[in-house]
Amino acid sequence: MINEPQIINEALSETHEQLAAADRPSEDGLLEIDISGLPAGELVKWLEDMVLIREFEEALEPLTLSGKIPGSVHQASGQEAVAVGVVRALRPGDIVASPHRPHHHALAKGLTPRAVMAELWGRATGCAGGRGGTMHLIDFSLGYFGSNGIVGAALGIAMGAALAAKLRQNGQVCVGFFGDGGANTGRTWEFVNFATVEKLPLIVVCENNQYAVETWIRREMVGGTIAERAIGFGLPASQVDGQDIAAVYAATVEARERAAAGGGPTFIEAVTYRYRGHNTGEVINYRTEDEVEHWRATRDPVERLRSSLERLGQLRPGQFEEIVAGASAVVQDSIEFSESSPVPDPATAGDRVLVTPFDEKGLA
Ligand SMILES: Cc1ncc(C[n+]2csc(CCOP(=O)(O)OP(=O)(O)O)c2C)c(N)n1
Ligand SMILES: [Mg+2]
Repeated sequence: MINEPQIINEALSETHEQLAAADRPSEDGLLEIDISGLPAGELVKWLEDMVLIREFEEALEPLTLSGKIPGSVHQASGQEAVAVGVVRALRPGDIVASPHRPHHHALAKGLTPRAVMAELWGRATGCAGGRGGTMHLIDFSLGYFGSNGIVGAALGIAMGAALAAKLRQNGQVCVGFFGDGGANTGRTWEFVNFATVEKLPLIVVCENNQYAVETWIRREMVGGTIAERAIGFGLPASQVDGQDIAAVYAATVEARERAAAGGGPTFIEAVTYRYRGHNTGEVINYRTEDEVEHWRATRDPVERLRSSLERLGQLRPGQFEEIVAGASAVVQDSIEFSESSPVPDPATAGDRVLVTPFDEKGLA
């Protein structure tokens, strides 16, 4: 224990580049994944889901920089296997809640590109009627309990839904996503603790993309993995390769079975990587292009599934290009749909605003 401050100081005295070079995977070339345990007939659809997410996210930067989408958004290019791998392991009635980087979860959960895109544009046809934008996506009918700008809060929403599911005994399992930065906020661990004590049907998914805004994970925590922290709360916890859809899916299937059987929550730390900045328009000066390219070349989640399917003859030559073209057309359609959609009627500004009776001396 006495050495700890010294170790931290040593780490801080090194540059990010030195640390990242020592830390990054040393392999060259795309790493293979084993898809033999996955439902073969569905895998092309999974690939289509991932490609759609990639195309959707990649379209957003120019739209925000030109002001067509107000403000900026958080893209999840590179993190597709976490969203699709988790959601594909769920049942349709299960619940998902997202943090501020949510589009991949929402699309995987079944929200249409039109509904999400129009919401980003602030249009009345968006999934929240254009009132919320990127950090207030929602569709209760699809079990999507929303995105949320408060770091760590989505896990609490999922935990509350899991408590309701347990009390109602309706068999629903709930997933709360958060990031590595969210793993350093206290509320996250309060939710994990409560869910474990109460044996709630919750799957806790930490999307460790290794950065919280511009802070690299080795500067936000030292020693051990995030999953190892979770073990101290008494729930099963493991770290998986978040760029391997088979690994994410298998971990989530196991977690869902445990939750549905009354065994309580499971913690999954999915190690992943975001290719774009923290938000659109960000100047990235905290990591090297070389680092980004290394992740793309060795672990791109779309390419890894594609190459496995091609190797096994489940994807014919040219089919991947067709999938990309199809996804690109769907995203383009969602942009045109948003552009031609009306903004919400100002007269409806007070709709859906909850007003509770209040008297000046206290609660009514
Ligand atoms: C409670 C709270 N503190 C700070 C912020 C500002 N903030 C927004 S995103 C973010 C970093 C989140 O990093 P991580 O959890 O790793 O998610 P990622 O952005 O990598 O997906 C911070 C600090 C916030 N939104 N909420
Ligand atoms: Mg992060």
